[in-house]
Amino acid sequence: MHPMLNIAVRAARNAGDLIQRSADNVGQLTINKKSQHDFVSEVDFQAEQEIIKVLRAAFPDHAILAEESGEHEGNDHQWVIDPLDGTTNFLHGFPQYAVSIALKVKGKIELGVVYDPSRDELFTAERGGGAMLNNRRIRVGRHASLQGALLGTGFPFKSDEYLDSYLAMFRPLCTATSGIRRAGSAALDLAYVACGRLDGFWEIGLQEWDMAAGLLLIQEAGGVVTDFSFNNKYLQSGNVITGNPKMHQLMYQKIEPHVPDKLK
Ligand code: 2AM
Ligand code: CA
Ligand code: CA
Ligand code: CA
Repeated sequence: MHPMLNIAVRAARNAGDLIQRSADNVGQLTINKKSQHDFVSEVDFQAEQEIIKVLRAAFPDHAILAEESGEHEGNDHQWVIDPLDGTTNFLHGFPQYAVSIALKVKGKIELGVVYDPSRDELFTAERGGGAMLNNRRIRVGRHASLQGALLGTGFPFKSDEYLDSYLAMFRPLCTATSGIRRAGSAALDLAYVACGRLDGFWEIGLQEWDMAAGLLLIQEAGGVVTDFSFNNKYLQSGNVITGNPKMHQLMYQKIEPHVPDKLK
């Protein structure tokens, strides 16, 4: 394993352990509201501090972009951190949440870790080195039609600005596939695409820390990722369509007619 990936795994496992220690006592946690439906708990902050502590000790010169504490300056290596992806689930005792850590070098994602502490599932990827689940190689699913496919998605929870567009995309995919799951942790959904549990995923307006690690997992597992213009500006826009090459194409055909100009 890449030595930097090793450190990122340690950071993710430490954070995951810390999260799990609070999982049975979520009722006692201090919870604040960041925006209408976006909550943050003391566990999010503690997990983030733990990750930053581990990374800073190993790589004092690297930059950091973390959900709860923002940007920390550094060199051309930047760690992109979501300490707890799926806080809403976590706070409800719904066991679908993860730690997500990615390394970008000169803007390109090179390493990714997604750790699910409630199932002890560790997803890792190195650019050019493949994707793994608990040290076993994973691949995207082989499904080549929407019929029989299981897709993941996220709802536009921040505002209703794109809700009608989203629902217009949802309808044809909902009728053409076996099912659509909205599990609530984008990072984990992407990891599930990488290992074939989901055949594809799409969402409007993700943040970089939700997707950086998961998207590398998918690419290293043989999948395709684009934005809503069949382009590679997904980290900037947060608009993502992903799946195996055929599934991606089939999803894109259903989604594209409903993409508003502002999201192109
Ligand atoms: P978070 O738990 O790290 O905040 C994409 O859907 C992401 O949006 C989720 O992975 C989740 O990341 C975040 N999010 C914030 N509030 C949400 C909400 N009320 N419902 C769903 N996702 C939410
Ligand atoms: Ca959040
Ligand atoms: Ca998140
Ligand atoms: Ca988070």
